Amino acid sequence: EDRGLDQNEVQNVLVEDARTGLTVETLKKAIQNNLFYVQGKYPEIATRNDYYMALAYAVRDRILQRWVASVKQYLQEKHRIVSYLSAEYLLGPHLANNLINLGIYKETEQATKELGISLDWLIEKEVEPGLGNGGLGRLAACYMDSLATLEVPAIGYGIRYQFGIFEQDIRDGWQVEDTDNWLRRGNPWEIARRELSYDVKLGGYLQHYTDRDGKFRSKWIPELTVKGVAYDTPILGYKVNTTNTLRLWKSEAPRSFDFQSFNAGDYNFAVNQKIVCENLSKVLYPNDETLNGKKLRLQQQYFFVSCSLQDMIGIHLRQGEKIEDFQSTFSVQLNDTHPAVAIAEMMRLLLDEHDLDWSTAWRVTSRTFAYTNHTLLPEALEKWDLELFQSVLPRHLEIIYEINRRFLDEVTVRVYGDPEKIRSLSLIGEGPRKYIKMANLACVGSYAINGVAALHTELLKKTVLKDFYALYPEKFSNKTNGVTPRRWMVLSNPKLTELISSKIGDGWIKHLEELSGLEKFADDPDFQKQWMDVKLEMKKNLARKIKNRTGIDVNPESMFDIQVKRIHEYKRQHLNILHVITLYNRIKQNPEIDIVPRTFVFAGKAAPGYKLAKLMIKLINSVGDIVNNDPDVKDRLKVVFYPNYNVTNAQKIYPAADLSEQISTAGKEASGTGNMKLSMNGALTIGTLDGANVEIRECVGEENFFLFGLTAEEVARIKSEGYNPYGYYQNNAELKLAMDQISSGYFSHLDDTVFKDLVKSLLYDDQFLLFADYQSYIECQDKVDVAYRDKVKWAKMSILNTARMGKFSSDRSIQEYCEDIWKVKSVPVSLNGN
Ligand code: GP0
Repeated sequence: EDRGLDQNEVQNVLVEDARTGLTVETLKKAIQNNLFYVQGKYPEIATRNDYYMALAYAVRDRILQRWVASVKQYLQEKHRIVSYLSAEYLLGPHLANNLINLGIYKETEQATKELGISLDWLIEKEVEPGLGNGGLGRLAACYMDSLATLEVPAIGYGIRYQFGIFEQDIRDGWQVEDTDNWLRRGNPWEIARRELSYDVKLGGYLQHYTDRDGKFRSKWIPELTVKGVAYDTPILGYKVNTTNTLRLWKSEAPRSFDFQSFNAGDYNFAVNQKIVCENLSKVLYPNDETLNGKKLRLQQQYFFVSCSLQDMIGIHLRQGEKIEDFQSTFSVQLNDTHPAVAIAEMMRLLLDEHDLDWSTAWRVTSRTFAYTNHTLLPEALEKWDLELFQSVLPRHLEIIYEINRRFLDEVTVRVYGDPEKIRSLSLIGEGPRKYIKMANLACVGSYAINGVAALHTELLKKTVLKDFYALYPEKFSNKTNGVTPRRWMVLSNPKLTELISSKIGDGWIKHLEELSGLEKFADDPDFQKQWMDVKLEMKKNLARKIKNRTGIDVNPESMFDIQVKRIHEYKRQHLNILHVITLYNRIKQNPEIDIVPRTFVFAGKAAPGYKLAKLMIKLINSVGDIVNNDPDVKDRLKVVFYPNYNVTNAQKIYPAADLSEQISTAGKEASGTGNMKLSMNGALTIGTLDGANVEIRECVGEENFFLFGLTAEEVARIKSEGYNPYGYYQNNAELKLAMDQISSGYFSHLDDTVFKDLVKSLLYDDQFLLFADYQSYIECQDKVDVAYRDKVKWAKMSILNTARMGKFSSDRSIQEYCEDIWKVKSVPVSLNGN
């Protein structure tokens, strides 16, 4: 029934547009409107999803206003635009993030409440776009947030996978994969730009001829042409108008295709080819830091790179600029080598489609791209079998040969013809089969090369890329990773956010160094109490979730000891489990032993084809079954494997952590970013001197960090001297007992076959030096146990961890990229006058 409008409401309705207004009343109206006009429902029959959609569209309207204003602003004057090329974006749910960045979280909470629904309930309805595997994809998402927040014109380019990273379920302790059909209920955050599409050629052969001007030319006769259609998602900055674009490509069959074949009478062929085209953007490869060399993966990489470059060239030319000035419009960042084929594609477009000569084309190309390396693991360095590469990209192979010829001509002189150096620098690898080295292509074709943490960059210069470093030292720099405090503090830990802001204001959300203002409260008993109260509340929340998801009861007063990340041998979740077993054995030997109760939380996905990683998950669950149910333990230890680790779940886990496990073999983790998120949320770190741990420890102070293990140098030395894990096993009673239990079936109903492969790999190979680090790890964990008993000291260390994490905002990382690599400035966007 109509209850009439009071004067205030009349005012608001008059000045506030239903599609742009930010007050409670207009938001309420907008939601009701969308429910009716978009979802075609009235409140009594509306489902939770209807309400979610109605709210999402209300929020999107408000973002659209800023999006359009941003585009207008960018076109008013000439600005250099950052173009981020990434095969992965692990965005996480949009709704709550957009509410925070728009600054209307509270208002929306009130509006939904007045409509009789809970905002949390709607937020939880969103299926997150899991278009990435782990750290690398999540970094791209944090960087998009920071670019917009810093008001830097930027476009993110990638693939609109129809199926993102698989959903993980745990059955009988094993990982089971299910497809991630994230688009099932529609996606209110994207706008399909049907008119924005490009053709991409694949396969086929080359025809060589001499043109009228006597120029030698290659004509590419493709086997197949696919069409890439743009799907745009707005990326709004925090409390600014700047709204950048994430443009993801979906593959389709060109319209002409089925026609041609149909006319030729081959209907089945036409249908088949249509499926081949649509398959290109069907699914994200679920491998993290391993290449699997599949043809479809190369096709995906080329597909999105080609669409993106064609799009950028179009934008550049429409501004009335000359093709040879492309680099003045775009700076293109390659997120690892996944998009590195862009260097060859840029050359092809400039040579074959825009008629530039080689040297002009190369000048443009080599001033356009910059390359970020994310790993030193040899198994992750992309190499493409040459014949496979040729079968997909014959023209690009020809171009790569020519880049290589010119490059090697130039460097042969500089390396005094040293054949070993030339072999290492060459873009082509020789072996039983020839292959293309994508990292080398990226290094030769880029004007800047960076690692993602100080140690990582140093190791890059000394190992994998040392010959390139010798050639081009000026290209190299370090850009330590960062994470966005908007999602990883404000959104996921509102209580902590409120507490922090009550002391130091809310400037820290954009200027994270301001967290240092908390230092002066680190010894304040009242503040310590409030701080630990928030932590306890977050632990209670997580405990509830754990109970719901796994059925395990955990004690919120126990220490939450957390390791959440992809499952990988180098990340050493099994070292953590060896500690669990060790504590368990100490209890069994002396049931009255005084130890701090702990809840061990593990979460993470294993690549479906990575046998040992899957076995590690099984081991965690098997140990959990025994430990969690042994009456001698008296609930002092609990082991939880939280299924389906993703952004949504991570947001619930980080705020509840007391201890953050960052225990990779030194020299293996490029940076780590979970380490930053946990420490920002007040967790103390137990870790090796690896990746960004080194810098985190420097910032928080060594007295606030639990360090153990070999250094990267020591790891290298031990390996070169011949490492013998079996010796460590024989000489360490606790380690030996734990290993013997695993292999004899103590944790697997006396089945001594289940963990055979894992045990064998540890006893006789142990590439990642678990046994060499075991004793040091256990002793360090004993120190953690002692430290946790001193509540006052722990609270202080926790506060200092957060207070000293200012450096690890992705805003700082992005600022460094902008200044040192991209040479771009911020362009504030105003709503008035647009
Ligand atoms: C690195 F090479 N990373 C790769 C890869 O294929 N996938 C991936 O996620 C990660 C690193 O392992 C990292 O150390 C790093 O911080 C992240 O890339 C972003 O630079 C995990 O946190």
